[in-house]
Amino acid sequence: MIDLHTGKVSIIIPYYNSNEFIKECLDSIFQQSYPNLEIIIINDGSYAEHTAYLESLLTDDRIIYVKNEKNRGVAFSRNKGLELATGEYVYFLDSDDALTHDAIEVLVHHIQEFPVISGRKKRLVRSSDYVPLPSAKSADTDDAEADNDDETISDDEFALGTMPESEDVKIKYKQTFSSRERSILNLLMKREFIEENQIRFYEGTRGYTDISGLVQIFSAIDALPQIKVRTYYKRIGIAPIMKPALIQRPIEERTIDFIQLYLDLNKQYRENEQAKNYLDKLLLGFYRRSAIFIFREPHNFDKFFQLIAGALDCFNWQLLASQPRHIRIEFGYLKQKDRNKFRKTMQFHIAAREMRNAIKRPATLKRYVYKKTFQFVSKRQTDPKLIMFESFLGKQYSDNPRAIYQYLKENYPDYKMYWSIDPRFRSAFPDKGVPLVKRFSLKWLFLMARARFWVTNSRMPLWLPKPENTIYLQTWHGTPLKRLAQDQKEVLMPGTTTDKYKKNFYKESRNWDYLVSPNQYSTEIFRRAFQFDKTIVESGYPRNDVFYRPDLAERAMTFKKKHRLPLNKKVILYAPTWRDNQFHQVGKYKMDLQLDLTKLQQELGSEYIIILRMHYLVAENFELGPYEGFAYDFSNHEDIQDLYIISDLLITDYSSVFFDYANLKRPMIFFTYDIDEYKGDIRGFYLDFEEKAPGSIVKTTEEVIEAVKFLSQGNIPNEKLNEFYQRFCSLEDGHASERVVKEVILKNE
Ligand code: C2G
Repeated sequence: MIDLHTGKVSIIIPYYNSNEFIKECLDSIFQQSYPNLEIIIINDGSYAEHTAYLESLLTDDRIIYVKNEKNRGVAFSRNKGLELATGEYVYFLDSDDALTHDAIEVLVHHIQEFPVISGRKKRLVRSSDYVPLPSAKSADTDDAEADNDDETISDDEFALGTMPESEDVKIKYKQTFSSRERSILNLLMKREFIEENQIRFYEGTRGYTDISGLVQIFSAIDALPQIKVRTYYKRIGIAPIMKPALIQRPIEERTIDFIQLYLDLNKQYRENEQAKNYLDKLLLGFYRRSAIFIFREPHNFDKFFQLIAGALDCFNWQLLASQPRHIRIEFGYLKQKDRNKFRKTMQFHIAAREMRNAIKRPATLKRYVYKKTFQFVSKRQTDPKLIMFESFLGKQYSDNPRAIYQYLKENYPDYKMYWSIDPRFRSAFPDKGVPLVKRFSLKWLFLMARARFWVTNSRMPLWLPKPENTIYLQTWHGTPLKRLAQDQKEVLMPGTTTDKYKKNFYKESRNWDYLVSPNQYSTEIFRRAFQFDKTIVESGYPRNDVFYRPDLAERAMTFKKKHRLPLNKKVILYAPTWRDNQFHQVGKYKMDLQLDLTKLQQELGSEYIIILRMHYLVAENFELGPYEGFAYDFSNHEDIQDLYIISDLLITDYSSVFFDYANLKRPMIFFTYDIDEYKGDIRGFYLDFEEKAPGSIVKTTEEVIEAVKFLSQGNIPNEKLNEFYQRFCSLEDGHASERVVKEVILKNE
């Protein structure tokens, strides 16, 4: 066996609101085979809950813990870590990443005379990619995700958990400035080297600060040794709560950051040709990736033309020789500061790219033509009286949009209002009286492009450019229990990735002008999860106005008669939510009916009937023939609100239906057969559900039956229901639609 160096290693971890992964991160350090560590954690002004959680984990006496008074950014925190470090070596780790268990040992062993050494990284795309406690070797078997730069080294075999012998480990010498390395992570550095070269990070920007550290390191070494052993797990796209990936910051902000850093470093490295070329190549890469997105927004043009053209004053023009023609031309106009010619070239570039993408497939071409026509029509005058409604992607005539529609129809009949429908769901809409228009038809295009208002409760297609004068009222569709959008730890839905989902959500919510919120609790969550900073109308839910009408009992009776439901039985409504990870195909989710209807009928059939109502994303047809007269499937019924009204008791799980049902102050049972999995990996909750749920929580049909019988005997938890009502329903008074209409529609006519 080899001799190990034993010098102390200072691991520096900046922490900002990332309680999702910090435990994995810290455990991976506590379990390091190399004991001589100093663990410096800089809490960069995290929110209380994130701070409290972090602090509960600080059990190891090798930890030095510091708090920034407010959020100062990762560069500031890393610099602070460097000031505090006393180890012979320094190593940066991000709080959502983790180390292989012998990472530090392997790096220290191989650093020898080098000032810096790196290992290989593995990307974690899903949480399940992380295997706690593997040796560096075991992680080496899956190279598909490895960084490209790491790829070129051939594999050798090491036994699990043993220290690789030094002669077995291949060391590759990576070029410094000509490498594609952009990250300071996974570099073990001698502290003497850091101090001699006064290496610190640039604190003037939020993004790209790694580059400032790297340029200094690269200037001081000839080559970067990298051992072929995997030492670092880098999480990609599983952005922790409150810290959506940097990439989600608007392109405008990122560009400003990048150019600022570029200019600053250029000043410092004026004399260092290699460093200057490295920076120029980064600028070229940034431009090629981002220019289209910056300049396709007309309002960005002047500002960013000036910014980028200004930055090019110190650019090395020889680097352009190998660039495509259009880049050379664009850079030429930027250099000459010829705004008009640049604008024309850029417009051509953007149009050519769109066209190129469009003609790839007939479907994309069709969409391209549609989109261009839409843009053309939307330039015509907006119709101030035209309102477009849509509920659940055109599948229903329901929810908040319906309540707003009905209020307007009764009180402001001069509006021209249409419902956008998915033709496959035509039967869920009334035969007459409600103007319908097929989603994506030509008529729909003309109406949507000229409408003053769009009112919907779910998302609109992202490729449809919202017209400049259209006001988009997003009503959303429930008080959240399950984590939403940017707050989701990991998105398990088919056909997307966490990163893609979050980016798309971010883009979508940029289009919203108003967002309706049912209560203060939701407002706080929506602001953060949707990253929404425009107007939130905290009005209560328009859809719940119906509960406050005086004719509730009459309505229930009419409905029961119309649908031939027995009038002498009480009604149980079973309305569960959907499961992100159980699906037949994209958009069509599975639902195993875990309720045993046979047992329910035997035990409760003489007194009750049950109505099954599946979530609109669930695509199941239940065979209810054997339960005729007892179980009824109302999954395709237009609006769940009718079903609340006729029911005496609700059985649900994690669906937002219970926040609405609480308005009726009728009893509820929570049939949560998969609660551990659901509140863990599938979604996660905002509330302590087991503590706050306003009814009993059960896991089997037998327990459901018992709970129903218990309620039948008059054991209703009124106090809990009232408390719940106060917190979530206190704004509801039958006038939410009115409030929304006044705040959004009437004010913006
Ligand atoms: N819904 C329904 N039938 C069900 C479940 C839900 O009609 N069996 C309707 C209700 O109006 C409910 C809405 O769909 O409020 C949203 O359903 P959830 O089960 O809460 O799930 P989801 O669509 O994921 O929305 O902020 C709320 C969340 O986004 C939840």
